[in-house]
Amino acid sequence: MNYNNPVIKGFYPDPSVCKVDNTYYLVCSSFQYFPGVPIFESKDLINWTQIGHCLTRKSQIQLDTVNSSGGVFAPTLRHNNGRFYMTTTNDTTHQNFYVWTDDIYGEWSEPIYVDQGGIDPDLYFEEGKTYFMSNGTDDYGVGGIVQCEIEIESGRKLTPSRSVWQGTGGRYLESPHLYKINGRYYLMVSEGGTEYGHMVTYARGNSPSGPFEAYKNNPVLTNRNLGGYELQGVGHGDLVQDQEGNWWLLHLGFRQTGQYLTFHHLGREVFLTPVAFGEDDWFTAGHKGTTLMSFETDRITDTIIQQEKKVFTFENTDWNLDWCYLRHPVAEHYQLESDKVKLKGTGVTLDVPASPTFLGIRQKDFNAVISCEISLTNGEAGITLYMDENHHYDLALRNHQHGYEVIERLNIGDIKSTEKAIELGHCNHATLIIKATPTLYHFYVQIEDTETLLGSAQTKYLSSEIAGGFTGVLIGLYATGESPDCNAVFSRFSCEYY
Ligand code: 6LW
Repeated sequence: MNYNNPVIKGFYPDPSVCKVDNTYYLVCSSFQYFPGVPIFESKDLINWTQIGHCLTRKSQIQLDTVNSSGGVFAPTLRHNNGRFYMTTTNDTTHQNFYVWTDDIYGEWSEPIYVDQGGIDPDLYFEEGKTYFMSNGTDDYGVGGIVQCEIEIESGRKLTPSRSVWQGTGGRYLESPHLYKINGRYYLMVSEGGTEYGHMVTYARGNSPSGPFEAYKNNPVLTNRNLGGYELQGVGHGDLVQDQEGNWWLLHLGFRQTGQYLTFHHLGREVFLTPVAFGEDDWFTAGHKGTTLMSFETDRITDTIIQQEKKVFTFENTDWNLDWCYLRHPVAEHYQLESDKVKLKGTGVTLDVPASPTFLGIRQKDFNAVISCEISLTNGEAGITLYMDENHHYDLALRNHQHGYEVIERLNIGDIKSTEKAIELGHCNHATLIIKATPTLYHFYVQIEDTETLLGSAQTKYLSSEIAGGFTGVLIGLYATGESPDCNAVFSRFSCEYY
């Protein structure tokens, strides 16, 4: 059969995967968004369904002072003795911790902190021992992939942290994962930075702590030499073995726009790449060490169909799974119903790294028509294409002294510009429509049956290349205003990809 990448679209970076019985489970990083660390499940590696989040309570993760692209960095998901563990970093507070659950559909524990620095923590379990790894500096001042043994019940360190591998010389050595395969220990990492030079490298040894010998054909996976190819920045992955014994890599990458001076605005997504072990027990990945937008494989039977949901509405999404908040929401400001949502705006705007009244869903593809009916009492309410507080495009309804208007406002770095306003008089509701293409967003208001174009803006200015950071564009519904009566009702939401 032929499957297409990405297997999970939209901003879901740093995947980590484990298999329990016949099911694969996968987690991703979530930065300043709440709830933290989305969890997906799959039976076949190509169809993934979100089933929850690991960090659903404020007591588990402090996000209040977290800047955009701070907060929850790359997680690792593992299963040991019937229990799931998810370890991650709050990069803003510089804390590594893990949470656990015996029921992956239920709640996770309070955090257990580990006194080892760095990011991208990993857990490896063997014969009653737990090895904790991250990238950083060890207790002797040596940098690299740093490892200690911990007591799993308490997170207490049982050994000093020691640097066990320095990688192959690429910048930003990160995302360590340790595996035992055919009697040997494989330490897989990423290097090159999570940009166009990203790559997966690995080494192997005879003990969990090394010494490790690097694979001589590293990087085992990179698209850095495929100039002009849509899929770039591949790296940061995790290995998993399927029912038939085949190995796969789930890893991040991004889809770029353009061929030269390219950019990407949908964030880093999840890709699936076949892995094969040779007779010498070194492994190779993908097509000549690269990841493709689609793979022909006989490892997955033709009877399995890769499904893709094309239309997202209030009715067919779940507030707790598909939608997320910026940092910790003030619950009273959100009234979530099956076919509508009522938002109460506050003086907190989209322009600050705080928690405005905001509900976001990831933009999962380039071409889309997004629409929503909005009615407002006071203040401003609308749809935002949100990359961070300094980079977002807003299409909104707002009131002024004499009535209401629809505005298109662009926020690009230090420039904040209301490009267009259309008067609505005393009419306090309208249907707002955004049409997205790979390079442009077009903003419309629909009054009765007439659609009026307010203007267009380039997708490029919401990209990682312009905005920086590790996230991707979210489609946000928001309300803001100083008046105590800033109330908005959003209904008939639809985001249709084509
Ligand atoms: C993550 C690091 C990385 O922790 O980006 O792609 C960082 N690699 O491993 C943020 O996602």
